Amino acid sequence: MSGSQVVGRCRAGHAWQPNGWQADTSLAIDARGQLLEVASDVPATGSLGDWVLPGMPNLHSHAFQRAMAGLAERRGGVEDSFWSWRETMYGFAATIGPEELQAIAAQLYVEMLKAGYTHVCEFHYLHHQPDARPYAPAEAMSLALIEAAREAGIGLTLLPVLYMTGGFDGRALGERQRRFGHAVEDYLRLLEALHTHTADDLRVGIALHSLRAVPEVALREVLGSAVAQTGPIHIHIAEQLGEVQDCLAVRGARPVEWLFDHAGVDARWCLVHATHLTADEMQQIARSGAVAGLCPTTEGNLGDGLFPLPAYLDAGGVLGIGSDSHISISPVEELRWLEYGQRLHTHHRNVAARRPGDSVGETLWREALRGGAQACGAPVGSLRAGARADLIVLDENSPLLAARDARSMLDSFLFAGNTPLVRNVMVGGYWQVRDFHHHDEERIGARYRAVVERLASGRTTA
Ligand code: NGQ
Ligand code: ZN
Repeated sequence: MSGSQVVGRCRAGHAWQPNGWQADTSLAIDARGQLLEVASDVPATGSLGDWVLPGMPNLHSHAFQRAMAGLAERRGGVEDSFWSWRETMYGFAATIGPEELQAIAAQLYVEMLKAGYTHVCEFHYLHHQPDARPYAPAEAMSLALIEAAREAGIGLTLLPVLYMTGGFDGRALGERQRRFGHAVEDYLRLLEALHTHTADDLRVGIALHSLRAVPEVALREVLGSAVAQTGPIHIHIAEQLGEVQDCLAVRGARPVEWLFDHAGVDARWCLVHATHLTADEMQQIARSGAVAGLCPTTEGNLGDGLFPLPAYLDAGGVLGIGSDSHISISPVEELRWLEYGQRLHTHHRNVAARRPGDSVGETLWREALRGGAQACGAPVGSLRAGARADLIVLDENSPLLAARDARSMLDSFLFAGNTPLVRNVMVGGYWQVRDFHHHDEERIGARYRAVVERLASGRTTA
């Protein structure tokens, strides 16, 4: 990881803790990039800034989709839907090989860092060549993502995806889905190969694409395997009504209901989207301690529906945020849409704040840190001893933050305006962004531009 390293004791004017801002805090960072001690009123040598927050984990990303953002917003001949968007996405995916993936992902990760995300869960299913033959090595596409994360300096939880069937009825993968597919045995081999790369800034977990894509026997085999006994487990679930109906028709239960009946869903799980829930399913998720992986800008873009946020918060449910298809790369925008969707729906204000006096911004940032960290399976998302030193420093000079104090800072960060307020970003003790600038953004940006221009002209190396 490059960027400039900080080791020693640094002062934060205010550091964000789960119970609120803590004034005059000193953070001791060791040579491994971990927080050794976080204490009040201890003399420090360096200064981090006035308003220091833990970096936000991004719990759901399909990196390649970044380069098609904006290319699916023109109406087709039919009534456009999630499913017609998916056809466009499949066409685009077919042009992406390791070189394209690395260039796109590195650019994406630089943008994530600049927006305040310091760790990303990559839900990765572009495994093979477009004609479904394996790359050499077979994990080439995964390695491209690992390399991209290293170049940008963002923490990564790589979630290789198991994708076996084209629907609940067990039908074979379609022509353009074949490169996503694995036999269980090959999938477990991929996981094992990737586990050898595990490091402080790199975790490996498991992803099941969806119940549509994973037959019951395969689900059992994978969950019973040795590599599946630790680390996070992610799955797309109940995002679209069509999926709920198909699941009911073929498996006789709704997707979340079926999953709880067939897998021991617990705090290791992240249920991505979980949009269409009965009250019982919502309670079940909350009780399990699993993370609801919410991606409000993508869910809005794809016309998915609204997550039952207030009831879920009241039930003590865990949630985190992801930028998913990357039509937006900003924790501010994800959290804003999460709240605004509810306001538009309920005709009320301050929906995420469940008790009088609570702040919406504080509630959402706190919850997304907690659930995001859980979904990453890494010691991130908090400024406490033992955590990785991942933090963001707000731009105290911005007019948007003038005359703001501890009571109003997070609400102003999340709800006031459109200019970037994340000034400096540290991951694992290294400054990756200083004064809004990523240390390698020119090179990574130029390479990205060359790759998308090549893709636009129809030339690809995939
Ligand atoms: C994906 N994305 O895997 O990229 C999916 C679409 C599908 C989102 N659901 C494809 N947002 O679900 O089959
Ligand atoms: Zn997804």
